Order: sequence, then structure tokens, then C-alpha cells
Amino acid sequence: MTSQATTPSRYYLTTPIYYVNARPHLGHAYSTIVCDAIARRKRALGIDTWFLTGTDEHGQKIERSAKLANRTPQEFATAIAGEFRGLWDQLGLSYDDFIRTTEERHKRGVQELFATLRDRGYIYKGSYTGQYCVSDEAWVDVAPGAPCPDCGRVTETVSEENYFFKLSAFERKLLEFYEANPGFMQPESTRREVLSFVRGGLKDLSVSRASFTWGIPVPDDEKHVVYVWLDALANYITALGYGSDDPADQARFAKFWPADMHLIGKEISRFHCVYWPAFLMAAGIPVPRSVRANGWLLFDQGKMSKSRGNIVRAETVQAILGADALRYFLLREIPFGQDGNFSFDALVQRYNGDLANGYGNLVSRVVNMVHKYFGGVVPAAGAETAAEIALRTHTESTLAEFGPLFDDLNFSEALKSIWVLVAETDGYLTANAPWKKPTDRTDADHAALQARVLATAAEAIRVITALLYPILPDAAAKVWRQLGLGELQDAAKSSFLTQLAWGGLNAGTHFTEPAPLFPRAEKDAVERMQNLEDENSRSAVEAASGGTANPEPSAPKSAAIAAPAEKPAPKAEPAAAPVAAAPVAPPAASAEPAAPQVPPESLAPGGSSPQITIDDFVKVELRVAQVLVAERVPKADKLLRLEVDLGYEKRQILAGIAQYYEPEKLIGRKIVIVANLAPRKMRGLESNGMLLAASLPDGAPVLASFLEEVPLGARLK
Ligand code: ME8
Repeated sequence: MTSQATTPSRYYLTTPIYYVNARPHLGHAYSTIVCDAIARRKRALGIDTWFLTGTDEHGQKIERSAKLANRTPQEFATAIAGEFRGLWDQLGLSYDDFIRTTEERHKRGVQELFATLRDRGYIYKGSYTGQYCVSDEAWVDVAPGAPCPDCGRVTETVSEENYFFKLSAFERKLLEFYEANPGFMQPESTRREVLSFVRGGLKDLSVSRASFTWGIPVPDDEKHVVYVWLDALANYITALGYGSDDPADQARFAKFWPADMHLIGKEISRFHCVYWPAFLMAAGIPVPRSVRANGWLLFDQGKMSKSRGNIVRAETVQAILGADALRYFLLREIPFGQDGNFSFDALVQRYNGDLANGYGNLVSRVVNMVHKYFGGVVPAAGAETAAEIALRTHTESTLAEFGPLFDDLNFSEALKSIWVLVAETDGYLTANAPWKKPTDRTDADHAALQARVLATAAEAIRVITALLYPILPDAAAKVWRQLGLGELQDAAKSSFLTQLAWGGLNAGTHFTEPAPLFPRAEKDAVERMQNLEDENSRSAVEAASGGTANPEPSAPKSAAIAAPAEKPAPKAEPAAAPVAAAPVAPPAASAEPAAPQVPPESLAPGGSSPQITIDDFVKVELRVAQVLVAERVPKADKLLRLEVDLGYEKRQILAGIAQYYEPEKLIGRKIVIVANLAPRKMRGLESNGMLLAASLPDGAPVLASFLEEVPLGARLK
């Protein structure tokens, strides 16, 4: 059961399949873009490549999200899966197949896998009581009521009769497998984490659920649905054709399985490096050759994720700077495997520095000069001087080092090496100044220098462009055309990278008209992207709150218009404007929250609070949310844990109101929250916002609420 280390003539790579509980954001785009770049390079090397992505549509999390949106799970899943696929198409990602776990081909394959595992004696029935984290769809080994060790959310106690997979039987086999295949999982941090998990001992795993129905029925026992991770992991084989009787599917499966690489986010390593190989070993199916974990894209200090509310959309970056700029930034800025920060400022800086002023400017200089001095026809370079030998040697060494760096997923260093060459080519042009004829140089000598320098620089650009193709497919295709080399997509199909070597740009080649590649981003690019994000989240609110479309995005009609900030709100009115209400502030991280105190000014409008301007007020994002889950936090008698729905996302908030509100009575209630408060941790749980309440003289909070219907997510202004 060892992985084969030989270079395959075919290559199968996969992204995780994304949950359809939320719309795609840059984090999802990151993993998919990495796979796309790899797939493009493999194909251009003549390797028969299959690139799979898709959506994970079953399970309790999706069932609950659909319910909240008043849709059936199938409708809900179809809508969000469409958004993922639509975005991948808009970004031009070159996936070969997109699998949805609600498709028949997948259901059939999962049932076949489950039946095989059961027939081979690896699945048995038992009863189980344990803690389940719905957000991670994972069983966790913690005490009842304790938070999930991975995401910090409260776990639910589940007591069910379930089917179990004999994971414990694979402890030794997995350790032997890792030992024999040291390259199976990377980076090293992932490898260490997985090894320590397995060495800690493996317990049998519950692989069915009986308390809800949104899943694939267990064969011959329809009361159960297959555990969502067994269902999801199987996508990698069902998409190829596992479980199908069709000879074409069987041939595809035989050709491409085992996968060469599952690319995943680091948080799902255990599922891919422990459960998945164990399921496959038990079913007698070869295990994948490698699993590679990307780090997290961080934004505003935290992992970019819907539940934190700190997402950026790929569409926004694409609209202002183009898809190539996004691809370049993600691969250049973040050393693969590590966490990396996303910021609009850093993005624009890289764009202007490396793409507009760097590569883009170099191409435009050379193409324009070939047009100006040679009528757009590549001149014969003539004999090399020391300067040409130096540039050629540098290009050849970049060519030699780029491949191994890229294939090792060290995209950042691979790109760095190219930009050193871009700078050198630029320097070579400047040093030889083909646009300037010194008075002591003859016309013939000058023409020879111009020909030599421009032909040499154009050749360096050709090699650079070919290497950049997997990362900047649009820009590379444009440059290829300008260099008179035709359609790069066609070249990519005929494995042009295998023949890439210095000297491929022939004299006499006709350049096409110069066209701008990366126009410099103006000063307001960051602001424009931020505005687009704001508009996007507003329209998401409106869509989620029943399509109360608003022609004027900055002032949604659907929003409850609170008393303007300048006017003090009426005294002790529970539905008061937020300015007069004392927020139920989260307590200091270490201490249990005290009951809300009544600051004297809250009962004395216009009293001691310093005046603020409207600009200060609008910094506070107050929004309508609905309570979905409310429960006491164990061992904290003043604290409630709420899960609230903002229409465009759900999040967890901790509030010190347990002495005044029964949790059950809060469920379904619409409240007001401060939506842009930085997250903070209490009792190991993260609070993402703060709810608003009037504070009575005895300290009792009265939650702000509305008399009229208000849509979820509506902003108070
Ligand atoms: O886990 N930074 O789906 P999911 C980097 N359905 N990558 C990120 C990211 C971020 N901030 N946010 C998301 C699931 N990702 C399961 C997978 S596979 C059989 C089932 C990427 O929607 C990253 O690849 O939570 C991560 O693993 C994946 O999206 C998780 O997507």
C-alpha cells in the first residue's frame, strides 16, 4: 500500500468540496486558484490532467442553514453551489469536473462504498453518546457542554444508534503507511499534527446519523444517513466514476485513481490524512499519493470566514484589478502552507510594483520599441556580447530553478526568481539604451545594437511569459499574442513547456499591436474595492431578507430608521434608539461577565457623554439579527451563548443576560447587535458582536426590539 513516487503521465488533483452554507469568499478562491495554477502547468507539460472541484451539500449544518433561509435543503444547496461554480467560471478556472454531493452519481458511489465497508466487516452497528460540533460536522472528544477544541463553538450532545467504522483497526497500518511514504502529507506542521493524533490512539468512528434526514441513506437501512465526512471524502472517487456500471466511468476511474494530490485547508487534515486513507484501505482501494495543506488567508487579524464576518470576495478584486492580479498576489505573497494576510493595500502595492511597473512595463517597453525601430518585426540578434550572454545564462538558470520550486508548491520563491529576471532584463535595456544613439556610434553599429538588445530582451520576455502562464493565464495569453506567437491556450495544449528553452523567438516574427497589460492602479483603488465589498454585503442582506431591493444602496428603505444620533431618544423606552441604550458589553476575557451596570449618563440624555459627530456614529455598525440558538454557558451563570442570523451570515455572540432572560424565550426574537465589534474570547468561546439593551436602574437589561417587521441584517442609522 505504498504511494508511487514516479512522475505520472497523468495527474489527478482536487480541491476540498466547499460547504454550501455560505457564499464563496477569497479563502475558497485561494485553494481553487492554487489547484488551477498546478493543473495548468501540468497540462502545459503534456501531462494528462484531471482537476476536480465541487460542493459539499449534505449534513446538519446545511439542513439548518436551509431552514433558516426558508428553503428546502435541495433548493438552498443548488443556489449556493451555483454561486461557487459561477465564480470559478468567472475567474476562468480550468476545472475538468465539478461534483455536487447531491448528484445521483455521487449518491450511488457513496452507497457502494458504505456497502463495501460493511461487507468487508469494517462497519458495525452500535449506540453512541458523544459531543458533536455541527459547524465542523465532527465528533469531538470533550465533556458535555464543553466547546469544540477546533472552532470554540458549543458542542451538542448526541445520543444515537449509529453505524461505526473500525478506525481503531487502522492505527498501526496508518503509522506504517506514513513511515513508508514520508511525502504523503505536508507541510511538516500538518504531518506532525496528524502523527500525534494517530499515535494518541484511534477510536472507532460513528459514520451515520439518525436524528436528521438531509444526507445519503445508508443502504438497506434508510433510517440512517451516511456521516457527512464519509459522504464528502468519497467525492474524490465518485466523481471519477467509482460505483458506476458505465465502462467510460470505470475507465476514467482506472486511469486517474489514486489521486496525485488532494489540496486542502490545514483545518481538515485529520479527515484527509487519517479517516480517508483508512476508509480506502478498508475498502481495498488504493490511497491517494499526497495531501497538501494550505495555510489560512487572514483578514483583519483572523481567518477569513463567513462566521467571523471578515470576508472579501474574489469578484471585488477581479472587478478592479483583474483575476490575474488576485492569482499573483495569493501565490506571491503567501508562502504556501503558511497563514498569510490579505489586505487591499498590500494587494495594490504588489499590483503596481510587480505587475504594472515590473512585468507589464517591461513588456510594453520592448514591444513598443520593436514596433518603433523595426516595424513590429523581430530583428536578427546577431552575435552575443557579454551582456547578452549574462542575460541568457540568467534566463536559463531561472528556467531550471522555476520548475522544481513550483512543483514543490513553493510558488512564492518561484515567482521571486522570475521577478529577479524581470528586473535584470529591465536593467539590461536601461544599460544598453537602444533608444539613444551616442554621437560617436555609427548608424550601422546602432542598428546592430538595437537589433541585438531588443531581440534578446524579447526572448527573455518570451521565456518569462511561458513560465508565468499557469499563474497569469490572461496576461500571458495577451503577451504571447503581442509577441506574434498566437494563442497560448493552443500552445498549452501541445505541451509547450516541455520544449521551453532559450532561442525560440525567431527573427522575422511579426508582433501584433501593443496592448496595455496591467494599467497602473490609481490611488482610489483600495477605496473602490472597499466600497464594492460594502455594496456586496448590503445586497446580500437584501437578498437574504426577502429581496427588499433598494435602488439607493447607501440608505436601505428596509432598514429601521432609528432616531438620528443628534437627538436624544426618549427615556427608558425599551425600543429606544441605540444611542440611548446601554449595550450589554462583553466582560473582560478572564472574568465572568457582570450584570450590566447602569452608567449614570444612560438615564440622563444629553448628560455627561462627550458629543460625537455623525462620522463617529456611522463607524458603529448596528444591525438587526434574529436569535437562532440560545443556551447557557456551562459554569458561567450570567452568560448566554447566542447564535444569531444576520441574513447574510450567522455568528456567535456571548451576552451577560442569563439572569434576566430564559434562553428558550429568546429563540426567534429579533434583536439589535453591534456587528463590527472586534471578536473577543470568553470562557474559551468567541463572541462576535454585542447586543443592545436599555439598562434599567436595577441593572436589568431590556433588549432593544422593533414594533414593525424588519428584515434581518437591516442597518440602524
Ligand atoms: O471544510 N484561508 O468545507 P468549507 C484559506 N466541506 N483557505 C480557506 C479559507 C481561508 N480563510 N477559508 C476556506 C469543508 N478555505 C468541507 C470539505 S472535502 C472532502 C470537505 C478553503 O466550505 C480551504 O481549502 O469549510 C478549506 O479547507 C476549505 O476552503 C474549507 O471549505
